[in-house]
Amino acid sequence: MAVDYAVRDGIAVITLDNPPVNGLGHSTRLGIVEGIERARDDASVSAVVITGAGRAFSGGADITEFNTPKATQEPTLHTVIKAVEGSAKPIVAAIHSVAMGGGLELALGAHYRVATPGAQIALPEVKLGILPGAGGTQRLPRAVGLETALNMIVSGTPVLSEKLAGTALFDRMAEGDLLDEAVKFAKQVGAQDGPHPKVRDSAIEHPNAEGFIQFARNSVATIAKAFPAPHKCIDAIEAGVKNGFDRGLAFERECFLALVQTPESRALRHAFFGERAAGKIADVPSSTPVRKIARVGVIGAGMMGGGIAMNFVNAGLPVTLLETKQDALERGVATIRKNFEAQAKKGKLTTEKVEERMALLKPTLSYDDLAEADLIIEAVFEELGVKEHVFRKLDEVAKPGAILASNTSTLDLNAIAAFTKRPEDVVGMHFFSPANVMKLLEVVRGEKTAKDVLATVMQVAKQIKKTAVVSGVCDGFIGNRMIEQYVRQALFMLDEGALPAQIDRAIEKFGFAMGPFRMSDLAGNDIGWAIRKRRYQEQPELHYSRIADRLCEAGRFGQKTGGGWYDYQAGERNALPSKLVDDMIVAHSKELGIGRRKISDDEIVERLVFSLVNEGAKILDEGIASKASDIDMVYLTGYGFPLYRGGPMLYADTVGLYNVERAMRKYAARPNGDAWAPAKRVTELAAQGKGFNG
Ligand code: T1G
Repeated sequence: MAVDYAVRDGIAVITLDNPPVNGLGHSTRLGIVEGIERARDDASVSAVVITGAGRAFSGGADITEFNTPKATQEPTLHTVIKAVEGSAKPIVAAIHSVAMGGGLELALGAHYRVATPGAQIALPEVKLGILPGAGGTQRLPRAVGLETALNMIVSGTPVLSEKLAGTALFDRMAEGDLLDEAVKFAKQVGAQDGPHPKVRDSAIEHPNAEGFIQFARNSVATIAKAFPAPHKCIDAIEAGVKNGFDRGLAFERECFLALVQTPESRALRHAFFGERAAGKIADVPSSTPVRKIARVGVIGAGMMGGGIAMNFVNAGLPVTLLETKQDALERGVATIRKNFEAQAKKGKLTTEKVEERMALLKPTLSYDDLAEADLIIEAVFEELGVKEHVFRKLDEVAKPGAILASNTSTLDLNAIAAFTKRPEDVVGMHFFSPANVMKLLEVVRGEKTAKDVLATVMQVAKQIKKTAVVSGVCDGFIGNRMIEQYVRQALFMLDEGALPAQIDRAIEKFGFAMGPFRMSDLAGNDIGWAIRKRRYQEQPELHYSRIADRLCEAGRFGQKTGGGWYDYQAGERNALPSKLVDDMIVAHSKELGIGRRKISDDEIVERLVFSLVNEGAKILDEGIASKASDIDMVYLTGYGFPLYRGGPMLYADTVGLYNVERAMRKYAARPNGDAWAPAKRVTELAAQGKGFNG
């Protein structure tokens, strides 16, 4: 039973014990109700304390039960809270560390609450695309006031318990041992005559509730455009303000049941678990010992190296930054300082913090200064010969056990590891530009990369607040390998009849932060050009439209040259459709003898997104990625895929693989159809009526 029951000095103590965060799964809910009944029937018991074992009071409903029969199996959380609130003997919730979601709602059903300072108090359901579904939208406003409650519910952001100490939410703040103080307090209230206070009986005080709620609606409209949940949160709160507790509670229930079925909620829950699952490597147990990382070395002070170094000094780790030339080194350090000062200007950093971080940076021109580093990351020019020089040098100077990481985005990590006598210490850490901003980190596992090296890098990724996804070795790893197929389709569609602005608009309407052509103009069209030139040598069979090469031959590399797929006014970044480029595209189709046709936005979205899905399925077939949710995390955190669709693989599940495969076969029968042979996994799962995510 995920609940412990004991009687201490006439007080029944019900302890939730369902690791890791006392999720209110069915057995926990059952244990609470049974504990309350035991206390009720025990004449020696005058009051009840409910508390949580381990690292939380409770992290809320057990989200692993969602959309399974257990989630609604009695006793539901509603039944539990009713039993708590209806208890004749007073119930005290003793809160520490975390009281979130259903965990806070459980506490709100108690008659009294005692908390330690520093506990995270939140109703974060909106972040899962739902809303508090066990009375939170009705009780929290009665406990902390309408404005504080509405802000907490619509944002889902935790508030520290001491910030709410002056409200009716907490009767006591425990300074010493929480359980001792809660039991002592319970004895006091247990000696008093009832009835004991119920949060539901309090009024919601506000001088102008209607006006405030309207103001809240207006401010939410902008941030919540793709998500229904924030609006529903306000609707449920408003229902309680206008129609009283019981009708508000019933309305909240309706909203909850509607939201939990939405694709947006499924996507958000998928991302929540996907983020955590990405940190787990099937054959590297969480008990794998990790190496101590106290000092970091970064080689290369360019845009990537500088951004990478910032991640580590942000986490308080000293970084030795190595360059080959003094002016490049000084430029790199100056850029890092400029970035920190820009953050300080926005109030994100104090000037002291800027100096503290800069002091952690040790610029040098000598490899010898890397001798003490525990982790060394190179971000030098993307050319195998240069990498060879760096890794041979590192093999000489780096201390035994140092982890040697390459930031390479396209080269063979196994070849790089072979430049050293310690391939087991070599791993890929592929950051995404700007490296100090983008959350995604592809951790590339070489054939010989040791398990403790992987475990260490995954832990370091958490420390520098990155979403780390493990990739095997292939050209482009996970993200870039898939985006190459996406770009191929975009270019083919230019030949066949579309123009850059139409393609960008269609996929941005689907939800991508930026379409392929705006993205390419931003990153630099010459990057893709270099990769295609390599492709034409290495894989001549991989048919490509040459229109992008034409653009580069005309020197149109994008924003950095004042023009690319789009025109840019001097100093401006907004992309203006270019007549010159559009004419170039039309002329190119003519040259190829292709009769241009109107391409619908639906076709654009299908071909762009399903090309990601098909390549992602091949990546799974080859074992380059271990799970579909890893691929989704790559796209959600590194490529601007819309969060409310959950990533390309979840989106394919939402569409249905049967339909995805049919679309692929349709495109396979057309010109340029070679890319559309469905991956084995697509065909197999479609035939079984399954999805990538089960
Ligand atoms: N249910 C099940 N498992 C959960 C969980 C939950 N609510 N919360 C966390 N876990 C797992 C997580 O998957 C991971 O598992 C481990 O706990 C540690 O999590 C009716 C319906 C609580 C602040 O949204 O914000 O209540 O990977 O790595 O950084 O209104 O987890 O180790 O196997 O994040 O210390 C509302 C979500 C639910 C809280 C702890 N509650 N959780 O953070 O550890 S909906 C939430 C968090 C609800 C009611 C509705 C955080 C945390 P594993 P972690 P952490």
